[in-house]
Amino acid sequence: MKTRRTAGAAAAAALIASLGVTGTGATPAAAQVLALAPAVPAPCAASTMVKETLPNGTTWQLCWRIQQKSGLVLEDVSISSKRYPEPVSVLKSLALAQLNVPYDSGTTEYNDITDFGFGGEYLQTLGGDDCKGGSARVGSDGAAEPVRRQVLCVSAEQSGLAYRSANDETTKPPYSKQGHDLVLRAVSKVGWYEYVTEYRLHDDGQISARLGATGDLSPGDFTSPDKGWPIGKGARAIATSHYHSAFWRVDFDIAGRGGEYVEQYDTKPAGQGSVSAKLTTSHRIVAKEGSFSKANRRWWRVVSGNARNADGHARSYELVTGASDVYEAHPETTPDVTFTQSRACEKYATGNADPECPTRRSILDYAGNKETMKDPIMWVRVGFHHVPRDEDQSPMPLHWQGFDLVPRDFTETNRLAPPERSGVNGGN
Ligand SMILES: [Cu+2]
Repeated sequence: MKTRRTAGAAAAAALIASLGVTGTGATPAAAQVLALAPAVPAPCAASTMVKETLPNGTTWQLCWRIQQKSGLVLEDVSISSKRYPEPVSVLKSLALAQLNVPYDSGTTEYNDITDFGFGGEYLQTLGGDDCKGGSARVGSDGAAEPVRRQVLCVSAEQSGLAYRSANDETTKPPYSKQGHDLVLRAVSKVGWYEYVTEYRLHDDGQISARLGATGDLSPGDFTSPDKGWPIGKGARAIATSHYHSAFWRVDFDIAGRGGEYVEQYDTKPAGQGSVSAKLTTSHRIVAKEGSFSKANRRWWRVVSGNARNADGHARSYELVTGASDVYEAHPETTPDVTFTQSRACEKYATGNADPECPTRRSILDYAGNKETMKDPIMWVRVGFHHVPRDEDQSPMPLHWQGFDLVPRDFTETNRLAPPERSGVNGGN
């Protein structure tokens, strides 16, 4: 693991240098790829824009800013690639929308985003190894009286084998590619914990949002053995177990046209076939606001109402969640995903206190009137029940929680496919 990380960091450093991440210029190879892409009107100033071409030819462009409560916010995210050179918009915005931290003792609970915030005084200036192999960007820290500091790390990181195929007798060696991610990171310190907000834009079109927790366990939060774990000698110090329930607010803008709709898919057993069980997949349009929970083989996607790929299939992004503990003590932290009609004053998943919508405090209020959605916002919750361990001190190794947004029919074939495979589409 250590060897791999070192190799990755060295490669990323070389890559960043070759890409001219600091904005000082690009190599001829990178420039050639960029030249294929038509100019897109710049949605933000150069200092708040990130536009990078990864080695496989995928270019991600976005605007970033630090908001006092949510911390790092991505806006106007678009993608192009060698095979699909026209930039196509994916997201209007993506940001953290709450971090609920209740302790199992029943005596302590924080809402780190709305009670404190990830921007302003809580946002850390990058130092040490925070951005090794990447490029640290200076920007406003989002405070009421903003200060310009080194707060964002931009890096290109290897993501492992992107694809391999030997199904072509004439090809020696097989088609085989290493993938890369464009990674954006900011660090916020709230109390003893230090949180890493990370967005990972993969060269195949996938977007991953993660929250990492490090820093130190709160040194005074000790409890009884049934509500924590002994971390000192013997059983004298029982560190209290607690939850980190994180929420993200996702506003899609597929192909820059808005007007998306939501679908839920379920696959159910439908009797026995001649060899194996029959499974039937069905879907329904989630037309009205509401909250939803995972079930076996259930998933959701946000679909463009008017943008299609060249095969005539509606462009969409699918929500893929992994491990997630449910904190059932609050109705707000129980569902996995909530879809609501877009409203600018509905910024946070809970603890929303905006004078424009004073009675709408949480996602349950936003979804409560079951309005028909014309521009859906996706609120994703991912929970982690943290039972401390001896190794959490000190500093605590990063533990991560998050989700993926995976393109589904956004392009008619693999964005990274080699030219020789460009004709493979639907059995021909
Ligand atoms: Cu924790």
